[in-house]
Parts: sequence; C-alpha cells; structure tokens
Amino acid sequence: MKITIALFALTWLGSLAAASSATRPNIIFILADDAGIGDFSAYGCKYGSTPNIDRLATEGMKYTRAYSGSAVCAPSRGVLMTGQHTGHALRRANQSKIGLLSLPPGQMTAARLLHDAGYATGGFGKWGLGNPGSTGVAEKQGFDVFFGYYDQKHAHDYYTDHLVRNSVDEPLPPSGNPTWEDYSHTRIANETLKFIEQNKDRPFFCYAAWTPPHGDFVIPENPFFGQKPWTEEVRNYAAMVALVDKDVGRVMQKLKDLGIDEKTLVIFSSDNGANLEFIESLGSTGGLRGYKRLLYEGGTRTPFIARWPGKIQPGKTSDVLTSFVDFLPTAADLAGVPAPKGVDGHSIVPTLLGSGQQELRESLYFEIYEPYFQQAVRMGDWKGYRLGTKAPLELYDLKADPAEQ
Ligand SMILES: [Ca+2]
Repeated sequence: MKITIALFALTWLGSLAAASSATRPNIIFILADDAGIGDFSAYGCKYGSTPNIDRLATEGMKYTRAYSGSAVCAPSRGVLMTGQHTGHALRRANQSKIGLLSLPPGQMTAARLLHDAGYATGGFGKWGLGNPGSTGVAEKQGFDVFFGYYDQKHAHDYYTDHLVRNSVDEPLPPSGNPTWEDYSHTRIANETLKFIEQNKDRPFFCYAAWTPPHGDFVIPENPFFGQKPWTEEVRNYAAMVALVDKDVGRVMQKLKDLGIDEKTLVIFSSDNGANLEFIESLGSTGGLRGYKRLLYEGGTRTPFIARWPGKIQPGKTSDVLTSFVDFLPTAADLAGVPAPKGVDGHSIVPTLLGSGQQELRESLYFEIYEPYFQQAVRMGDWKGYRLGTKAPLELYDLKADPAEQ
C-alpha cells in the first residue's frame, strides 16, 4: 500500500512538473492519409527517403510501437479527436448502415479541450467526422477554423472546383489544367502555414490532416519518381509521400522563421496503414501483415514522431505502447488542464519529456466492421486478432513474429 501511494505521489508530482515545465506549447499534428509505416525512411523505407520527417525523428522522439486509431480514415480520426477507442467510439467504420455517423453535439474533442484552454484551433485537410449541416462539423467540435474537405469522398478529388471553410463552400477558379495551383493540397498546405503565422503570438493547435498520399493517386508533376519503371499509380503515390515530406519541411522552416521552434511540439503520423497495391511495389506496409482496412499490424501500426526542441531529448526512440487514444489526454496534459472523464487513453507527456512516471497500459483495443467485423487487442508483446465473432482467436507473439505469420 505504501509503495502504491508513493508511486502515485511520484506520478502526480511528475505530471505536475511536466505540465508546469511544458509551458503550454503550440501543438501541430501532421496526419498523412493512408501512408504505411514502410513509406518513411525513419522506419526503413526501401524505395526513397523522407529527409524532413527523418529530421523530426533525429531532433525528436520516434515511437516504435505506435498505432493509429483504426485501419480506415474516419474512425481513426474519431479516436484521435475523442480519445475513445473503437470499442467505445460511435464511429467504428467509414460507413454505417444508417448513414454517416457524425460526432454528436457536446462531444469532447481534443480541439474543444484546447480551445477551452485558450488555444487558437485550426484544421486543414480532411475532416470526415460530420458533413456540413450535421452536428459533427469541425467548427462545432472545437475548431475556430477548418479548411479543406468535410466529406471523405470529396477528398478523393485533388482538382476539385471548391473546398470548404467552416461549412461554406469556397469556389476555386479551375484552370482546366492539372497545375500545382489547382492541386488542392497546395492550398491546404498554404492555409496551414498561414494559420501558424497568424497565431504565432498565442498558443495554437494546428491539425494538419493533409490528404496525400490517399487516392486519387494524382500529382501535377512528378520530380520525385517520374522516371521510375513503375505504374503511374505507384509513381504518383510515392511522389505524394515525398510531397508530404517536403511540406513537413516547410512547416519546420516556418517555425524557425517565426522564432517559435522551441515553443512548438510537432507530431507526425498517418491515419491508417497503406493500401494493398503498394505492398509488393513499394513495401509500404514495412513487411507487416495486412494493409488498410485490416486489423493486422499493416493496417494500424503507424509512424509516430514527436519533436519539441529543448524539451524532447533529440534522437531518442520509445517503445511505449501508444495509439491515437492517447492524443487527447496528452494534449490536456500539455495545456495544463485535466483530461475529461470517459477517455480511454492516457498522457504520454512523461515519455516525451523524460520526466515523471509514464503510466503503462495493459492493452490496446480495436474493432472495425469494414469490410467485415474484426477485433484486435495488443497486450505487451502479444496480439490477438479475430475475424468475425465465430472464428478462432489468432494469437501472435509480435516480438518473435512481428509479421503475424
Ligand atoms: Ca486514411
């Protein structure tokens, strides 16, 4: 009992110290869409390099056992925003039989929490948790501004004639040619940088939910892989990963230029694993089993890198078991406010800052019903997977068998 109380006191003191020394950093969460862990050189990419994301890792902390929220877009983003895993969250697939399940009114989200703690909150890219007219729209869920795509299907169109700002369509003058100017990501990345610049003097949360390398696999020109003897789709996908890396570099340069590098935590991750078609061609799932939509490792294991100069010790790796459920409580910890009740995750600030006692979890749970019902649980080195409710439980020792053979 005494030991328990002492440990509790240490944990509490540790998190207090973490919150006060943290001094409310700006938080930038850059989320690639459908990129696999094998697409990034920090995690052993075989076909190219992502130097800016590498730099985030060498100047920050790289997580080696991190998971997204789910194996597809919307539920993964829902977990990131709400801190509830897909056994508790409303949204457990992109589609449901009764239509799109939007975030309900009054839902606690990371954006609302940070907004209420005095942060400026901006989202740029793909939302997917409620279309205009619903209760789930970003601006009703804690964002001062959201610019990009509300609807996931709309987000397939990189040469769209409009993007959406706070539920209002903004027509884009289409040139009729596939140019960088017409490419939606160009506008979304520029808006991301503009938001950072406009809010440089106050704490801000920037959710850069960029759409590349999700399909359609198109890019105005391909200076990165244009000469490779691959299919056009593969060349474009690889280039879209390179584009994300390039724009991560632009964000880092912007922080430096504004002199807010040391006030800003940058997190980079991807919302789910790579698509099937990029396994053989590029090795995008990093040799793991499965891919987008499956709860095997290839569907949910994700790059997760955090950089905060002067606070996170550079070049460190962490094998702490974490997933998107931890983002909301981590954000609360950083902002110095309590995490709300009913959240499944816990703060990883002790790991990030190397101070205090990291709460270690017993398990991570996932379920999804797209394309069919699956469940997965990670406990220590073990992984359980079940397809449907009648199939036998598959059990893997990931330490000995990382590819779930
Ligand atoms: Ca996705």
